[in-house]
Amino acid sequence: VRPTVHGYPRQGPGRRLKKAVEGHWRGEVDADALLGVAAELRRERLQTMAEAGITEVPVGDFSLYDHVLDTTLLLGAVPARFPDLPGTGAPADRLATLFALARGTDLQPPLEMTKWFDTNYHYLVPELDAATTFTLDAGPLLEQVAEARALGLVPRPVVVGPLTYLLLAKPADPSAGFDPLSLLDPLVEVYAELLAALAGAGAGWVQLDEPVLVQDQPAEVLERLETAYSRLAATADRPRLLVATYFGELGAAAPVLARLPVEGLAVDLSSTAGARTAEADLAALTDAAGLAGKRLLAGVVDGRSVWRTDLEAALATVERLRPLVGQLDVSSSCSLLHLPLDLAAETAIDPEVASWLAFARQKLDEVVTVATGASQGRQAVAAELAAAAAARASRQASPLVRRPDVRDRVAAVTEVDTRRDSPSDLRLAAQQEHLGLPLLPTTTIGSFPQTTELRTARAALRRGELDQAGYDAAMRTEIDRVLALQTDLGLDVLVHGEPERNDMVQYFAELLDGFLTTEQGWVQSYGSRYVRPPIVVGDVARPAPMTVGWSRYAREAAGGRPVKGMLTGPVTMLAWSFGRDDLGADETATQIALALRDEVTDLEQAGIDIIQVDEPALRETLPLRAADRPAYLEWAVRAFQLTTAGVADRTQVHTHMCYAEFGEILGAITAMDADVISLEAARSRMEIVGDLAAAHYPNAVGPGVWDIHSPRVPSVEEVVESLTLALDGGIPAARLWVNPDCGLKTRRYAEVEPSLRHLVQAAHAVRARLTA
Ligand code: THG
Ligand code: ZN
Repeated sequence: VRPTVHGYPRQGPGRRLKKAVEGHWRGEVDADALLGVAAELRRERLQTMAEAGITEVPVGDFSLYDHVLDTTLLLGAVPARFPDLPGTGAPADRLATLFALARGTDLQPPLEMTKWFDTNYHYLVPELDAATTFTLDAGPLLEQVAEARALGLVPRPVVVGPLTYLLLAKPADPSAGFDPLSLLDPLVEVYAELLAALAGAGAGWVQLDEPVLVQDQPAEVLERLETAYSRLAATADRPRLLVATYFGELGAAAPVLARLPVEGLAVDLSSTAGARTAEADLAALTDAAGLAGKRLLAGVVDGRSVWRTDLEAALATVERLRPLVGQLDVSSSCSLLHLPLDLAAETAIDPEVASWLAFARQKLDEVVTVATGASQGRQAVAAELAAAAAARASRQASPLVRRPDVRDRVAAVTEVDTRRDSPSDLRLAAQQEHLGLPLLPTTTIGSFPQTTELRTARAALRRGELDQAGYDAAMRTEIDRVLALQTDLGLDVLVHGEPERNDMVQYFAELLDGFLTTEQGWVQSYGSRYVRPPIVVGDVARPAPMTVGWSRYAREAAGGRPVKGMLTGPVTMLAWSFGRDDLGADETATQIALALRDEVTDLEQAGIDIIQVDEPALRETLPLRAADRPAYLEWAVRAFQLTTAGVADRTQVHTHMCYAEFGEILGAITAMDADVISLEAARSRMEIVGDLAAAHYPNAVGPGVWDIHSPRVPSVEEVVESLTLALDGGIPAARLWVNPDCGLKTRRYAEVEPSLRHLVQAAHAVRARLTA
């Protein structure tokens, strides 16, 4: 029984990779230097794995930007809309080509970016059409195989599998009726060439990742899988093949997977995949064709959880499986990419709490312990098992984890707490009377640009060079400035601009009990961008008001115009954090909702008449399997309702969601019953309007009329046209709001000022037309 993992974080200590890549983009690090850093980081991570006791190591999982983009280059599938890139011959040209696809050129926007299954990692979407041809370009991967061998390690190349690659792709022209899967045959030929090349380089095993098998797939797709792998299996002189799935249970795909003519399988047996269903998968795998002659990588160490593994349980699973398979090895459930690098980098976490956690580096040790325990007996790892058990016991008994006051409050929640007093039309009338807003009210989503001065003040506070009073004064000055700007622009509903917040989830996590934040717990979000997800350690409660002071200040400084209070909703707080493994997501969401409900009530008491609770992540956390979606949407909607339903009719509740594709969840959006919702819409030319009208969406809507993801300033005419589309599309004028697509944190004032001016002018023009 040997230990391995599917992949390891790329960033390096101190996010060295980010710094090198961004330095390269700024022209400060040349191609050779960047490639040198990358090679060094690759060597360091291989050495880290080797030191932990892992000798069969993944290669090809490292990436300068994104592994799906790397696969696109490996397969020679650069879209035709980039005709003038330097190609991939010389290393510097290859880099230029890679970054042109990732970041766009003067002539072409970049490849689209979207979420990698239900993680918070984003990949670059392959763009294919009927004319796409694949050409193998395996140089860099073969080099990495050689790098690992030179260190005396056994490389196992890890490559996105052909089926997953095509199912993650999109047609270059969505109107052409082209199905990427129609390219499977020619694509598989290139994979066959790749296998031969890897065998030539000395790879004994190749791992092909097919995580699409944990999503619902029609029978035809599963048939295509069998055909494709039969062809690959027939390749002469190939490495042994290992097909890996992760991020969930296999369900109907299990018997198909068991039948594939490959030598090995890797499956997710972590609790995130659902303990009971993992059992069912195993039964199906062992029954169907028998794993007797095959290798199984048992993914018993959860690669997406920051919690220390229950080593006894993992070992028990491995021991039970061992007699059923030809060769059993122990692995993480998925790549460790989705975890922070190393718990040892944290200096401020209480040692007891730290003993409950395992980041990527610590997960390596866990995998090794389970494998050693299975092959040499428990006594060989007695100390590790005892330490893990002690940590579990300390966690279970900790008063930080379980708070009776929070549990009692959750238990006492009733239906009434999730309903506003009156139906939305009566509320709207009460709000209208109270607020006296004009037709087509104008507003923004909440954040204004984070200027260098703000970042400098925050850094100075952190370093102790600025005291809290000085910092607060700087924030108040900024709020004054942002309010004056909005007043000058003529916006109807103002915001304070959120200068005091860096990352909104981090901000609230720092102020709530039950959340732990890290100093160095960076996780790659996309390309060179990282987030530090907080960790829900225990029951969540609000020790004191969080935003009320800033909102009250802004209200008093706003000269009588309404100012929105701004909060991040419970579903998003949880989705962008690491959740608990000892409490259901629904219950954690309820606890967060109750804490936020108190904040909402306090804001109302402080005279804030409009309160926005953002849920940008509600859509993106939708479960991978359709069967799991209704239950998720039910608790997610209920958590939002619980957060917001405690206010009087005349208090107006807003919400905001980013990322299009709301169609599937319109029922849930309606059930949230926010008085006003702002949505991303500018990119899709107001497409959402038709869906909302068709669903008879009853409340007010602000479909974004300015795409803030681009530096372009929209003209007055463009905004008028968008508003006209919304009105013609069936949104009644009395329920239409005028706002940008999203917050303005990442834009510059040079774009914000003229854009908002145009937005207000357009609202005035349409307003005049409607009242004439
Ligand atoms: N906050 C959190 N999670 C998120 C988002 C968020 N997940 C999804 C989405 N938004 C991801 N988008 C981004 C956008 C920008 C950055 C990261 C993720 C980013 N990060 C800075 C960097 O890498 O330089 C670091 C930010 C920091 O200092 O905190 O720019 O909004 N939690
Ligand atoms: Zn948004």
